[in-house]
Amino acid sequence: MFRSALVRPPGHNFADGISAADLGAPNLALALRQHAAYCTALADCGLELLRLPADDANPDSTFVEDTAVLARGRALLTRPGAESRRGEVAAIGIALGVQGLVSGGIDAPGTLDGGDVCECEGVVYVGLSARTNAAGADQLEAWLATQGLPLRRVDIRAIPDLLHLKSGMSWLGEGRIAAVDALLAPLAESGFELLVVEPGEAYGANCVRVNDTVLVAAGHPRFEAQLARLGYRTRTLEVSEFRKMDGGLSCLSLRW
Ligand code: CIR
Repeated sequence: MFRSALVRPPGHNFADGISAADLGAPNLALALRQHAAYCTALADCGLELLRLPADDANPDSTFVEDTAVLARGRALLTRPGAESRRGEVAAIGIALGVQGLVSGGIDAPGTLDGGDVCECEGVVYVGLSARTNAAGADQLEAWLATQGLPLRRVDIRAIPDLLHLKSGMSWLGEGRIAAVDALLAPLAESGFELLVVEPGEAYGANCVRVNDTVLVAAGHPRFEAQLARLGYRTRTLEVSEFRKMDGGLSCLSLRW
């Protein structure tokens, strides 16, 4: 069960963030409306929201998930792989510190983005990616070990179109993971049931299980139907403006 989430709306220079999506510039007014709807959905799932003000100095700062890893009520502050994002971490550290959650951080030369970390029922997966390096994964492993959580590595560096591990997989609960084609082989021995997200709906794989609901990005009807058939309650959210900046549902919050 999650009880809380940290969120931060996009700032005025949101369009200056990193993006390889080639989907055009985001519309800030629409992004703010989509962010507000996302926050409402989290609150409807029973979460108390810790809302940080927009941070105009850091264009990617709405993607708070990348700045920390939360597990078993503790937070590890990350060192994002993109240098332009490192300035986001201090404010998150203060906010989570006030909550008494912070118990570690990633040091150079390690890099780690929270979007590369996926906890699945007592096992944690980390993506080795353009953002997360081996030293970052090793430090994460040591931190998780103090909480009795094992780490499994998945190398996604050669997989096209996956910025982060969670761009292509999500924990669904009930022993199940949603995953895109390219991750089926690396997860084959995971012991989890894999729900295959078909190639035409790959962006939908970045969904978020929040208590009794799975938040799903709009525009993935076949994936949603699969979830509904399995008995999941789903809630569809528009995230078009975040997608333009290579972000998705999971990256818009830190949950604990
Ligand atoms: C970036 O490239 O870092 C941002 N524009 C998007 C980050 C998305 N984060 C995530 O998927 N966890």
